Order: sequence, then structure tokens, then C-alpha cells
Amino acid sequence: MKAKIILKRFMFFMLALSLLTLILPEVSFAQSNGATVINSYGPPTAANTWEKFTIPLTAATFNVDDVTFQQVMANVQQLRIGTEFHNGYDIGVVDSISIGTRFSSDFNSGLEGWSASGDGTMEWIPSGGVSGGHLQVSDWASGDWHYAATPPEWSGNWSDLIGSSLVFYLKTDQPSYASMIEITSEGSNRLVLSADPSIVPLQGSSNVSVSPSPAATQDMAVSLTSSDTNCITIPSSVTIGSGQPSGQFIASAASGAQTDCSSVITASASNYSEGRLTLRVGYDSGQGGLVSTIGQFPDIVFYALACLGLILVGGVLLGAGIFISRRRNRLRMRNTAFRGGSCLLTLVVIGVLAGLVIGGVSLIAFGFIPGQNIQPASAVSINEILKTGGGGLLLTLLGAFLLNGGIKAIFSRRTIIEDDWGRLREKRGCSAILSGIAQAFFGVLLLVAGLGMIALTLYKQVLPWLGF
Ligand SMILES: [Ca+2]
Ligand SMILES: [Ca+2]
Repeated sequence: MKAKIILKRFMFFMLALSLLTLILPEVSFAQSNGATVINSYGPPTAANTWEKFTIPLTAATFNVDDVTFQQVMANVQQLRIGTEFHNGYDIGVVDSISIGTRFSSDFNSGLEGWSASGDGTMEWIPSGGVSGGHLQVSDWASGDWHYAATPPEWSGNWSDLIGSSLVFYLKTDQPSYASMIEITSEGSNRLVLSADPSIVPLQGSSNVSVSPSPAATQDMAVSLTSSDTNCITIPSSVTIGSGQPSGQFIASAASGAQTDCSSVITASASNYSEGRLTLRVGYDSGQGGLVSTIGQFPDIVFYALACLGLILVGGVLLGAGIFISRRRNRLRMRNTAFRGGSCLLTLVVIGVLAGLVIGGVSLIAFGFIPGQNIQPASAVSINEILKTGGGGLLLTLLGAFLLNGGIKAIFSRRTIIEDDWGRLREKRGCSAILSGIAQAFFGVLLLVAGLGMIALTLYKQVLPWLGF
């Protein structure tokens, strides 16, 4: 009898509980000021390949009833395109986004108000898109997913867009799993960062604006950080006056900043989610003339040209050496023992190369070549000095011996070579001169590399160590 009563009470309790779970979601839906609809999409079929996605803006696509979808579309706060497709570090890039015929972004001149959301940081990339520029979102911290979020100005009534499509091109380096498109009518307090110019000029600065969405109703303090102050420096905070649409601050390339370094600028304020923007230092913005021409060459091209110049100088010196040796040795060629010419020419070549290489590195170190500089090492280490300086010295010595041997072979038209079986053989005449030239060429290459390493060690490590 007693057991029957307990069972009855238990059933009543369970009924109440299930009624409650049915009602609760309705209650919470009524309390929150909107809803979020989600569509799963992707991943792209191949890594690092642009793929076009077309997402119909319909209740069916987002797997909700018509009423819910209409409610969300009538008051869109933001649309987020998921750019994360992998558990570890991954990068998503997006280009040519359109929503119906009402909104579109081609990112050919900047981020156009788009911002990173979740744990991403956004960067504007000026080329390599489906056409021209595009946006890039990369993992900044672990935890949340990362997204590209629509500009706050796009918020509003999207009812006319029901039935049209969201179209965009996307590429990821790690297509491991699906991501999502999310449309929400819930308020999202966020800080949107934008920079003008989008790439900070070397030795220059960009104007950065931070826009709170929604706008602040009272004076608002925004804290700012730069993830790499050796690259980009910013003030520690900016205050946005009440009712102001945005606050402005200057992001400057640090004095020793290298071309192509980047830093993540983070803006945070209470009750707003963090805004993040990756800023990169570009080439010199100098107006016309030599400065901008040199500045636009990537470093590798500049160094390749410098090396080519040095090799040409070496070649001319060798040619002169051959010419002189032919005249001088014409008479004493026949019965000369294998001892070659003097090492005077070798010393002259080493001297000229040392002058050119160390002089060139010094010009860069003292800032005479625009767009190029040598940064002193952040921490001087004896280990590093011994490694690069000693390595440079070894290469220089090896180069000197090779060069000397090569020049001697050219002078005497004789050289001793070792064949594949380890037998020593003497080469004479033209073939001796040819192998001499090859030997001297490699000698010059090693000398240039060795002297360059010594000079760089001097400017990067030894001088800062001595306190200059
Ligand atoms: Ca990831
Ligand atoms: Ca584009």
C-alpha cells in the first residue's frame, strides 16, 4: 500500500519535471532578445584551394521553422562565416562575399568593416585572392572557433533577403572538419578594429580606429596591446567619448622593425568581446625616386643582385689575372716546376672582396641603404659569436686556399687533381686553366659568404656586446 503511494508521488514528480523541461526552453527563448540559427558547411574538398560556397538563406537550410527564421532575419545583428576547420593551428581565407544583391565585399582595398570573431585574428592580404585582396583569419588562442563577422553597418532587417543566397569563396590549409554559418538576432557587443593604411609603412605609421558596436553610452576606456612591440608600437589605451562612433590611435612601425614583421593588436573593454587585428609592416612608403624603387624589391632580390655584382667583380679580376699571367709566364712556362705564381693576386682579390662585403654590410648597418637594416641581436651570446664568427672565419680561410690554388693553376697552366679512384693526376694547359677558374670561382663564393658572416656577427653581436 505504502509502496503504491510512493510510486504515485514519483510518477507525479516525473510528470511535473517533464512538463518543466518542455516549458523551460520557451521561457529562456522569450527572455533572450533573439535567436541564433546555424548551418553546417564544408570543409573544402582540398587544402589550399579556393572553393565557392553558396548557402541559400532559407529556414530549411538552417534547419529551423519558418517563424524562427523570419524572426532572426527581421533583426540580424551579425552573420559569421566559420573559418576554422581543424583542431590545431589553422588559417582560413575568404574573398568575394555577397548576400543576395544587397551586400558585397571584394576586399580589394581593405577589410571593409569585417572583423575576426571567436579566437581568431584577422589580417588584410593585398593579393592572392580570387581577385586581388582578401581577408585572412588565423587561430590566435585555443578554445573557441574562429570566424569572419559581417560589418556592424550590415545589421538590420534582412527579411527581403530570405530566399536569396550567401555566396563566398573560401580556402583553408587544414580541411579536417565542417565549420558553420551563423546568423544571429542576439545583441553582440564587439569592438571592430580597422587600419588606414591597412599595411603599416616601414618607418611610418597607420591610423587605427576602434569602433564599439553598439556605440558607447558613456565614456569608454579601451585597453590596447601589441603582441610584438619590436614590430609595431601602440598606446596602452584609448578613450572613446560617449556617443562617439569610434576612437582613434596611431600604430607605428617600431624603430628597428623589419619589413614583413607582424603584430596582433588587441582591443578590450568591459562588456565587449575583444577586437583583434593583425597588422603587418610593409615596404617604405617614400614618394617616388630611388627610395621607393629600392624599397619595393624584396630582400632576397636585393641580396641576389648584390651577390651577382660581387661575382662579376671577381670574374673581371680573374680575367685580368689570366691575361697578366699569360704574358708574364709565356717565357718561363716550359720548364717551370709546379709551384705556380705568387700569392699576391690572391691577397689583392681577398682585400677587394673584404672591402666590398664589409663595406656593403656597413652601408646597410649605418642605414645608408633605404629599406634595409641590420638589427642588433636582442640577446648577445658568446655561443652565437663563436658559431657564426668562427664559421665565417673557417669559410673565409677555405675560400682563400681555394682561390689561391685556382689562381696558381691558371698562372702555371698546371694542376693536380684526384680522380674517382683516388689517383693523383696532373692536368695541363686549357683544362688546368678551366679547373683553376672553377676552383677560384668557388673560392670567391666561400670568401663572400665567410666575410659576410664575419661582418654580420660584428654588427649584430660584437658591437652591441662592446656597448655600441
Ligand atoms: Ca584550429
Ligand atoms: Ca578580392
